[in-house]
Amino acid sequence: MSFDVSTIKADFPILAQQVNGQPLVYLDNGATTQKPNAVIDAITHYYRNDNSNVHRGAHTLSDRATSVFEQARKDVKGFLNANSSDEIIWTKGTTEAVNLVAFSWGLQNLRMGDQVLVSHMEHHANIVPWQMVCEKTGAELVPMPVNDDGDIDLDQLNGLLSENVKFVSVAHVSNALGTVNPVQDIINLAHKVGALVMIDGAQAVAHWDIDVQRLDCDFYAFSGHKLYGPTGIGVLYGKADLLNLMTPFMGGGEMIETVTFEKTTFNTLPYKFEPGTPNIAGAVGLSAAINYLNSLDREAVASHEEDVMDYALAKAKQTKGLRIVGNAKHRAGVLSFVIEGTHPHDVGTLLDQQGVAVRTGNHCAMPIMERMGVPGTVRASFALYNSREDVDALFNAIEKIRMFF
Ligand code: 7TS
Repeated sequence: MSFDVSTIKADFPILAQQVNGQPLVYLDNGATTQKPNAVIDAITHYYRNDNSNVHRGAHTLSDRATSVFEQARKDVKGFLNANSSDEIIWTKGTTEAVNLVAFSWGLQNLRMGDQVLVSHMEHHANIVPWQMVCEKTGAELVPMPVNDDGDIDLDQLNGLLSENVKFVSVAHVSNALGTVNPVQDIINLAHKVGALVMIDGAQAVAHWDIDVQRLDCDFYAFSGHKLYGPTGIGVLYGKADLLNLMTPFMGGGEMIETVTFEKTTFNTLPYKFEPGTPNIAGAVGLSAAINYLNSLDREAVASHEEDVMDYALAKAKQTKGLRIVGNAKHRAGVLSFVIEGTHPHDVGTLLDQQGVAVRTGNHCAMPIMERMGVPGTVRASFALYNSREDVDALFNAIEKIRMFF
């Protein structure tokens, strides 16, 4: 199978529009990706034909809704190569998945003197929940240092690892710098001291296949909306033996086995962590996104994305006054930069006037912005439908705004 970016682009109806009189060039995929027809149609089909609540109805629509919902879980299991569908917990997104592990595993297991390691380049979603739980338990949150290029130094990490470290939580790919972290090495090193490891895959899953069994991570989280699926649906993968030992952090319907005023016993996996009516249409949409990706040659997609990234980097290096923030050895999907004498927000607004959508600011990653000595950056983030022409449009737009500074 080959890869033709214009055919792919045609699968995403939102991209065929003009913004401020210019063809839309959407380079804000780190924030959220656009949705292919396959996803939009699957959600519409679900609401037109199958909508009902799951796991409770004695009627046909409820059976159908349950069946598509549980099929979606199986699709995610296949996508991550988990050992069992019981290890796939639906959440609202990566943020809820991290909170679930921090408040459920963390409150149960962390004590005074324990340490939780997160990298200096984490999104706030992978810092704040741990900080909240550390404050409650007396454990210490320790940042893993990142060098000036935006890479984690494994020797320094090794120096931090001791038997006091009970948990390591790290991004697979940094949303602020694009660094692809050496998660396999981090998992192996952390396991040597007996720490559990969670990988925040929010920025990784869209770019390549994930195999949680090969990685041997204890938890893996991602959001559907960064994988061409809908917002409001995400996944926590966890090893079944760990999830079984964890007490749920949210209570309600569905997650129970029996309830009396004296005591509640909990349901089995995965339902134990899924109180209340879930985002059924979201799961259906996410499953359609996974099937869409699986219908493509993912290796061809990955090499196309690398080509666009390399092309953007080369152009950035040739652009006068532009400083790339983060020069990691291995990066994916994200080009963060500042332009001398300009404020990132002004650059963002002027690019938008030319139809180019980027994100500006601290990208919910204030610690790494401070570490890199910038208040914020302009971030162009790429998806499979972006092309070299989109990169040209970005840099042509940057050239045109020079006169304003
Ligand atoms: N972790 C990483 C690495 C992220 O990039 C994000 C979202 C999250 C966690 C949180 O994901 P959510 O779906 O639960 O919100 N990152 C971004 C971004 O870079 N711009 O907007 C959202």
